[in-house]
Amino acid sequence: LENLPMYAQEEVKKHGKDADRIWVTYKDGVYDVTDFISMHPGGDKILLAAGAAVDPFWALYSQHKTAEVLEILEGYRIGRLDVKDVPKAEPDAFSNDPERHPALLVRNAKPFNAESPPSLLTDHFYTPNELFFVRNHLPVPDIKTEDHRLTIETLNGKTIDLSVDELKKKYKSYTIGSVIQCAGNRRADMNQYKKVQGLMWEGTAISNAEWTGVRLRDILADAGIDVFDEKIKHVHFEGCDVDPTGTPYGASIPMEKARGNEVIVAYHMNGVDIPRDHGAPLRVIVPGNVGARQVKWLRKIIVSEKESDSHWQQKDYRAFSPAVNIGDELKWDTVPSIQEYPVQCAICTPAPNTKVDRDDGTVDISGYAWSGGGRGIIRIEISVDGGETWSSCEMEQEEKQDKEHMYAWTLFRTEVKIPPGVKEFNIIAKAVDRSYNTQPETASGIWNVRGLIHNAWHRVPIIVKD
Ligand code: HEM
Ligand code: MTE
Ligand code: MO
Repeated sequence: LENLPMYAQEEVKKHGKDADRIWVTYKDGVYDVTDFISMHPGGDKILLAAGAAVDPFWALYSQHKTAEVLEILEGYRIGRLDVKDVPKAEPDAFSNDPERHPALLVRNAKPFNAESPPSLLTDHFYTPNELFFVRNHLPVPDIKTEDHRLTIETLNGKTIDLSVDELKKKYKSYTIGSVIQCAGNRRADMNQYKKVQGLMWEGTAISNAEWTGVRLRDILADAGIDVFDEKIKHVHFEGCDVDPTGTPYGASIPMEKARGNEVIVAYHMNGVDIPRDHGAPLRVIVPGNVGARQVKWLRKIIVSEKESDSHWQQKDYRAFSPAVNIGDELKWDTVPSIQEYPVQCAICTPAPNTKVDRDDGTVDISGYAWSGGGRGIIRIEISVDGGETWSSCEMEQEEKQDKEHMYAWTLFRTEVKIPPGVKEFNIIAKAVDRSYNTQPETASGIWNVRGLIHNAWHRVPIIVKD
């Protein structure tokens, strides 16, 4: 390291986004990252720092501050930055984030990403707000409800806007039980099968709540939008959380979904104002779709002929073929955005590697199952012999939702006999949905480089004490 050349900021600046070789700095290191750009899991955003320091960006995307990412970066080291040019420590952009419940399992502190504790998750059909998993990409906006405006933009650019009070008064309210599940749920499990990239969620980046709000189609109609206009193919949503360039978190859903009965702009979560982490004061709830489309801190709705241009719609939350590996160029426009979730099921208790007494004879099991598109769960089955034989579980479901429109989850409970003569065994769970879709046995055929929508049979290893 001592022998590497020293560069001034002036020199680094010549290697901006249009140069032959692209350099960045981090603290006092200078790096030529040209060969890494097409492999960057965060896409073109890396070019925001071309010819300059990544420090101010990583202050907001601190998932980079891990040994693994720093090791990748060190691989591209070409020199040291002149001491006079080293950036000062950034102010903490997350200092105004809300307080959180200590039982949440934090996977990344800034931005805040945390799972619900599996040992508590199946105790409540509707997850208490404090225990609801959190997936933030940026600092949490601090919005005064009285000042907040929701803008609706039509195809010809005409806009109307509403205060939260006006929205509540103008339109009929609806309440719906609906799951939010991150596309990265159970990524850690897929990573065990074969390494993937992304935040290492285990099995509880999912929760279920009762949401109250107004129908999206009522708002659209009021803004003069014909929801059956064939030119309108997608509805975009923008949040109030913006990145360093001022670009908000955003996503879109097809109009066909947007005009349905179930899509709402919500203001209550389990009967109280939506908490800050979950999108206060307004968020869109898209029952049956992946979490990423259910935009929090909603400030703008736009109807359009095309999907949202947002990074999270175009360059993330798309699952590639198992033929595409880490390091390959990711051709995002060759795969569609994830919308409806496939059938999912996981055991929450017992925890992996729990020790059970043979004398007890049985083990109590609890977990959840859910499928996208409103496809209710029709069966959940458990095996303790590697999938040779199965037994069915008792299911808890929301009575008012029929199996064709079941957006809340199914909780299950059962007990299994400890198999004779073994020192350890796996409890395996899998579910079947209303379309008779079920889950693959292993991750082999569904493995994808970003570790998304993993739904292979869930296996929990158990140790038997004699
Ligand atoms: C994700 C490396 C610069 C934005 C990642 C990941 C790696 C990485 C390894 C995957 C992390 C994971 O496993 O979750 C690098 C390197 C950089 C760089 C070596 C050096 C120049 C930047 C810059 C930005 C950025 C300047 C600007 C905002 C992102 C985003 C993600 C990401 C948005 C996706 C995070 C997510 O999935 O939520 N980067 N990055 N990166 N990076 Fe970078
Ligand atoms: N909306 C905004 N504005 N910003 C975000 O970072 N994250 C999305 C979605 N909506 C996000 C967002 C993702 S990826 C998920 S999984 C869900 O919110 C998580 O919702 P929750 O934090 O209420 O559990
Ligand atoms: Mo997500």
